[in-house]
Amino acid sequence: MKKVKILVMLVVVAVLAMVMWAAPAQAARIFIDFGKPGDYAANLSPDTSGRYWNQGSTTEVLDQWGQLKDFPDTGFILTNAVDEDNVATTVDVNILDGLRFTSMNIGGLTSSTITDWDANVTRDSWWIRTADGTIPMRLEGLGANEIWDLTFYGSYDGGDGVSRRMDVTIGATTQTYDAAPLEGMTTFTGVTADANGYITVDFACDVDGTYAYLSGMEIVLVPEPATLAVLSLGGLFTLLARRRRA
Ligand SMILES: [Ca+2]
Ligand SMILES: [Ca+2]
Repeated sequence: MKKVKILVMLVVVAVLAMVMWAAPAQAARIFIDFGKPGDYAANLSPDTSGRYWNQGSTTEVLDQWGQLKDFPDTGFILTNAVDEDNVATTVDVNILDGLRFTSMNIGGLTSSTITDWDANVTRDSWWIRTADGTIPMRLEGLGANEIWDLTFYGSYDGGDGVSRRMDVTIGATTQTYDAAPLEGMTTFTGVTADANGYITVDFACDVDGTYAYLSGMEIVLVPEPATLAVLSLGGLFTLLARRRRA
C-alpha cells in the first residue's frame, strides 16, 4: 500500500516537472495610458504603485481643427509594449484603417475612486463623437488562442451633465462605460486571441450628440491551462503529502 502511494507521488512529481517545463514564462499585465504625453500630465513610470505604463502614442499630429494631438489617425500607436515590470513584450496596438479618435482632452479626474491609477492616466483622454463612427483597435503580438482580460477606463470631470458613454465591442459582446460624471470603466473577461494572436476592439460613442472617452486600459493574460495544471497538481501533491502524514 505504501509503495503504491510513493509511486503515485512520483508520477505526480514527474507530470508536474513536465508541465512546468512546458509552460512558457509570459508577461502577465500591461497598462496603457491614452492622452497627451508630457505637456499636460507628467508621465510617471513607474507609478506610485510601482507599475510601468505605456504611452498610447508619441507621434504628434494635428486634429481636424489644427490642434495638436498625439496620435495618428491610423497605424500603430504602440509597439512592443512593456509589462508592469518594464519588460518588453511583443504586444502592439494598431488603429486599423477607417475612422479614428478625434482628439484629446485633459479634463479627467486627478484622483480616481474606482482605480488606483495615477492622475497621469486618469486626467488625459482620447475622445470621439457619434459622427466618428466605430474605431477598430487591434491588439497584436498576443499568443495564438491566449486568453486575456481587458479593462477600459474613461474620466471626464467637466460637470456639464452630458454623458460620455463609450460602447466597447469585442466579437459579439458590447459593454458600455460612462466617463461622466467623473469616471467609468468596464472589464471583458476571458477574451480569446485568434490564431494570428489578434484581439480586435471596436470603440463607438453610445449617445448621439455627445462624446466618448478613453483614458486608460489594462490587459491581463489569464493563466494558461498548463499553469492551472501546475497549480492543481501542486494541490494534489499537498493533499497526498498530508494523507501520508496522517
Ligand atoms: Ca497621461
Ligand atoms: Ca490617460
